[in-house]
Amino acid sequence: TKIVISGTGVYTPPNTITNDELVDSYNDYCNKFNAANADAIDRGEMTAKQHSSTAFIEKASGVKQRYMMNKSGATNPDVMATELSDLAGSDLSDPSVSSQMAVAAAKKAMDKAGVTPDEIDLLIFSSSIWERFVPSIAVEIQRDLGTKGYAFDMAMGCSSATFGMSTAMDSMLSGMANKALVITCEYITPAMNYTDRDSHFIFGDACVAMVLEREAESKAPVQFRIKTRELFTELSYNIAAMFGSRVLMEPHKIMDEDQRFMQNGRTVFKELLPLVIGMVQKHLDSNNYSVADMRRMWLHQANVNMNTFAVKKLTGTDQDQDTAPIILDEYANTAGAGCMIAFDKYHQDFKEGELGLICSFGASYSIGCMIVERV
Ligand code: CO8
Repeated sequence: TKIVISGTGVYTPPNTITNDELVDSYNDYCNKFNAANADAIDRGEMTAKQHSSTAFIEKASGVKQRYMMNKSGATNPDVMATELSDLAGSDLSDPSVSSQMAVAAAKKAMDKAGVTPDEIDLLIFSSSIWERFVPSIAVEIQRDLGTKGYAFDMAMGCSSATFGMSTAMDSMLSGMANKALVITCEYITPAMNYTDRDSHFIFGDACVAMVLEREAESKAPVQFRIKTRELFTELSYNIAAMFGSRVLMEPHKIMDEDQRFMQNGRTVFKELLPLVIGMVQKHLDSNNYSVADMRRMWLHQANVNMNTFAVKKLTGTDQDQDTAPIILDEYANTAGAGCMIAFDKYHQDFKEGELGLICSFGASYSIGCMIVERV
């Protein structure tokens, strides 16, 4: 049985936030912090906070802007944390913001695939961060969309979409499910620490959805057969967000900033890239392909320098939008969604028989590779 990606869809949040806007609020916050703690700073008991800058952000990350469900908190120096989206209802039982983002992305993906919700019998919500743990967000989306069968949540940081699609394939190949919807909804800015100069610019919110079908059954005009897949994990605490049930038991120990995203970006860069390059090369070799056989690579979107480095190492040529498209300049890092947002926006020009490589990498560490062929 061959499985195809028969439709993808992206939900882009309504609010754009530029580097200048973020830097202005961060620098205002910083000035207030330094003024409020001037005596302690003078006595050498505290370190003065340093300004952030748009030039640094663009050079170090390639991010020019990002989308957010709500930008009021991150742009307010007295708040410096994401506030509730306008989509959030007044009761906890109102549809979650994630479900509304997911429904919008899923409808686009299903339209492209030409399938209706009642044909979907597996829905996986696979994301780095969840708005809540119970009840399951996936089951809520199942209700809101009207899909059948079963639904569940799973998480694998930056590899949530690739691990999610692979898990869906396993269920389809075992006969448990027939048509699957995998949704990677990164409503991730609530987990950011906007008072942290090293990471306040990195992430944006977005949601991507993928329809997976059996090739023999799909009527979609554009299909990509998943030819190979490989997953890899190796533990690292260099990317972390410690929120979870332990916070309820040790509220005095797990402080607000520990619960939010933190990373040792330099170390991640140094440790993860060799793993990614080695795995991609090995994956191509063991499937009797060379990198030259790949018309395009849809890579994880964390940092432009990471992607240009990986492309140069793998292909010997410079990165360009045709070989390895970048979407993080517009969307910033969207965790698990990034590689599939790149896929959604850059696949229409593929001709029958052309091959491409999807590769996610990041938190945990995790890496997910897939070779796909335009059918
Ligand atoms: N403005 C001005 N200067 C700054 C700023 C700033 N905002 N921030 C840092 N600096 C300064 C530093 O203080 C440092 O100064 P000095 O040299 O005097 O010490 C200097 O700039 C250089 O700092 P760095 O060495 O830290 O800068 P880098 O060039 O390494 O860039 C990056 C920092 C952008 C973080 C970069 O290292 C990077 O992106 N690395 C890759 C990280 C990565 O890919 N991580 C994976 C991301 S995780 C993910 O994709 C999904 C996570 C999902 C889990 C989420 C759970 C909630």
